[in-house]
Amino acid sequence: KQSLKIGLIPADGIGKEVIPAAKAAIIALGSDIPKPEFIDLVAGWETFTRTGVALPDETVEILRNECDCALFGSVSSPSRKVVGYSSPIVALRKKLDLYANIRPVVSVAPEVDQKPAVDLIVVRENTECLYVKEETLIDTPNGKEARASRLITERASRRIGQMAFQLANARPRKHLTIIHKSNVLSVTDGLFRETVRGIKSLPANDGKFNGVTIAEQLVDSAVYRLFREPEIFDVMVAPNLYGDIISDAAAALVGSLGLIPSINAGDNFVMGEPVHGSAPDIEGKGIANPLASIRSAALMLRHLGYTEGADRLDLAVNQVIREGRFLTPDLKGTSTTEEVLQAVLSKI
Ligand code: NAD
Ligand code: K
Ligand code: MN
Repeated sequence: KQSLKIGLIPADGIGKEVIPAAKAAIIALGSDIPKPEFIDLVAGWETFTRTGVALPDETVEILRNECDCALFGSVSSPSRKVVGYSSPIVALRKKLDLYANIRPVVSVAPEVDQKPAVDLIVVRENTECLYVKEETLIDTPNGKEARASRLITERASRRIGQMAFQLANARPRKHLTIIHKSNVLSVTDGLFRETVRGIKSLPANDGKFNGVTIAEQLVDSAVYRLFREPEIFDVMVAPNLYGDIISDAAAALVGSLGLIPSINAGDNFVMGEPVHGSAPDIEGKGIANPLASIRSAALMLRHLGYTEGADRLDLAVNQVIREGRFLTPDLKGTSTTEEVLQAVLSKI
């Protein structure tokens, strides 16, 4: 391959501060990867306030037709309902059929940050559950009544389960925990649980997952155990909303959301994205932690098969964390985004 075309969608808030850092880190890899070509694309709340559209068709078309992969920053979605607005990241995941959100949470230096040793991957279903966003509001004699529908399909549960088994099978512990709440939601979560459990014995898998052990955990007690004994988890697979919540919780265990990367992966496209949001509380101060975005670039490259480049990025990030000299305030440091980036670049 001559070049690697990477769509860049910083979107809102600190997304605009951390995606340029990921871009600089990719450029620093030099000949470890095909020559990167970046295509700047827009989406988000600011785009919506400017144009009336949060996710322009052009952005989707260019990603589909011209890009090999993409990096997304973060959007500022309002908590109130705004007519005509809907989250562009949720829409992008659906439009590009990026059905798996893979979120590794690893503590690099437990001895330094005095945090427990965590080494797990949250595999979050990325296209359905409550994120189908079918909500209704009606007036009743007793006041307003709001409802949301939650979609779980066998197809989506099977493909996310297959991905989770593959990831678990490639890890030393080969342990998969299915997260659900089927004691209450026996129909929807029951279907998710049964479908994922059934993957191990699918004829098409021909026994290849025989070495994977399966456990399951109700989502509430999963969060409890995550805080008390995170070492019991290896790969966790969950419907969309539970996966979102569990990965933010796991992020707290290793020190900061500013460290946690993800990829949104489908069969034909991959988009790296830090797990965090647009962080309005620190926006514009130049102190956002860029490490989650640099790690997201590494995950994206690894997914595409550029293992050496990915390793170099990860090693550089891990060295900077271990040394502890250049860290942003979320990790109790005093460095700026730019200083942390320069520290990483010096190690690549
Ligand atoms: P958030 O992730 O933006 O912030 C939570 C806390 O973590 C804040 O205190 C923030 O300062 C801190 N933090 C997050 N990333 C950091 C980084 N890189 N460096 C240092 N500190 C960091 O979550 P929120 O405050 O609940 O949401 C803010 C906005 O982001 C909302 O509009 C929400 O809709 C949006 N959001 C978007 C995404 C996405 O783009 N996929 C994900 C989550 C939230
Ligand atoms: K994000
Ligand atoms: Mn989240």
